[in-house]
Amino acid sequence: MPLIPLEHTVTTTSAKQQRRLIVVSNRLPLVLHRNPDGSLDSRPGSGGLVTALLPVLRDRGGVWVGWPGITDHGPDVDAAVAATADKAGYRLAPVTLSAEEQAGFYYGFSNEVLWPLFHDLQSQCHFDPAYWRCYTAVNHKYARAVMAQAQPDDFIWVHDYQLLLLAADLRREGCTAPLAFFLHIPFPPLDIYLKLPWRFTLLRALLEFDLIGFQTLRDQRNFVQCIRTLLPDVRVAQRNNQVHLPDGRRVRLGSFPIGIDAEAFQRQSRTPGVVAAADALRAELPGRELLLGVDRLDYTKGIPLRLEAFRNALRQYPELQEHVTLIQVVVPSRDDIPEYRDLRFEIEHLVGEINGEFTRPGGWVPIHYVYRSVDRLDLIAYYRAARIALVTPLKDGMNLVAKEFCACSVDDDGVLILSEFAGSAAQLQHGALLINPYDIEGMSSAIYQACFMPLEERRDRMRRLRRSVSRHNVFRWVNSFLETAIASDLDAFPLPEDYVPSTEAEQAYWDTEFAG
Ligand code: GDG
Repeated sequence: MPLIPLEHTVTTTSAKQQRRLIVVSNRLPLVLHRNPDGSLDSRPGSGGLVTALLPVLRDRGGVWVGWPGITDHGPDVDAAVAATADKAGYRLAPVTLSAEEQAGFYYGFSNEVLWPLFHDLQSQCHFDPAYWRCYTAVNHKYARAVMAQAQPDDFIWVHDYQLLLLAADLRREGCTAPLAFFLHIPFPPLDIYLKLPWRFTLLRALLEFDLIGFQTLRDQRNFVQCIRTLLPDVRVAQRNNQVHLPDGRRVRLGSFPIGIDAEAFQRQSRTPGVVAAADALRAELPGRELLLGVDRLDYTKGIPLRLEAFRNALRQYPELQEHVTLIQVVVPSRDDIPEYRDLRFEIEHLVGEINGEFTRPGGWVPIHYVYRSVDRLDLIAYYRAARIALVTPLKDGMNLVAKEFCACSVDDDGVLILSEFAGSAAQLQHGALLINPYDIEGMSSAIYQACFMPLEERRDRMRRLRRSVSRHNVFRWVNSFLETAIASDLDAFPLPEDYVPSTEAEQAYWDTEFAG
């Protein structure tokens, strides 16, 4: 899909103005690796977000600001980043963080306060004031790094929960450029958000952005409810799409469900290498229905309850024994945080128990457990080989694994079992089997239903899912976000008479989608 020519949105009748895009995220989109001899390897990142932003950044001569992923930041890091940027075709501006800053800002406040709280798991939060101080200091550091790059005409797009204070810092530093923010994780309901000791500062800081984007209407509504309750001097108008501040400023809100590069996944799942790897996987497990779980190690992903449900299914429906195999890929993550280490032990204990209870002498092992990152083509081979995907987070901003599985299910015969608390459930509810991840028996019966679902029903459901995933891909997501963001400058730029701000159109669509 071609990118929206942003020029038209900032075009006066006489002259075109090219606005540079500055993307800011916790991490730069590159992978740095220090070799045992001390030298550095570096290559550009490759996720869907990077792929979608790449053409915009190249076209506009944009800059990406973020931490390069290494705390011993010497001149060799700058050189490696610069060399990677040359290859990638856009500029990368590294933010230097010490190990101590990384501990308080990333592991501390971001991942021991905001991450659990925003996923409704307040009992996992450590509201340590030292974390908050570090978070504010590091946000300020990012702001200075952005200011070193920014020009008044730039458009600045900030990503995710690590940088919630950035707009306030940038404004204090004198930044006048338009500022937009996208939250990749959920925004919690009021009674959960209220627990945050720094709840007022954080909301006020967010309202320094000109546009705040959420994954779903659920998150947008939660945010609106928080502002209405905690900030009585602000007014929310226009079907929850605009916030009016006492100083006359307007902040726009919108929901923009992130997508994937569906076409790339589809294409790659048809390559001979992937087909051969998927065939080999199936041949190793002949006659078995393959169930697949792929998750970062995270307590929000609901892995232990999923394993309990699988065990319960094997007990309750003995005909599933020797008929199904669960491949569970767990990608190591945040292993400096004790809860994550405990979770790994819990998962491995459960896998051991289940395999111990059910493994049969004929060679059937119910769970194949993979604890490592797999490379992209192997991941796609897993998607392609699996008949059923189990995506059962307790809460998730979107969940891209659900969408990637559908894109790779090119024979249209896969079944997606999806948590109703994943952001993607809003889009995928009509094709997926929706489950409550806390309901072990409900999940077991969905596994049973998926295993014995007639081919015609599987095809019908998977076609719907694939249509939705292809249509709402990551390019459309970038386009609709940027289009909305730039349209927030409506007063400054004349627009065609038939112009419909995309939030209205998108909003109407999502209202219907939710109502359905
Ligand atoms: C946050 C929000 C939101 C996983 N294992 C491997 C691997 N992956 C890739 C998947 C997928 C990505 O990682 C995981 O994305 P998710 O969306 O599932 O989850 P988070 O990492 O928690 O992401 C989430 C997302 O931001 C985007 O806005 O959807 O809700 O929490 O792309 O393919 N990739 C490779 N090897 C692996 O072993 N190569």
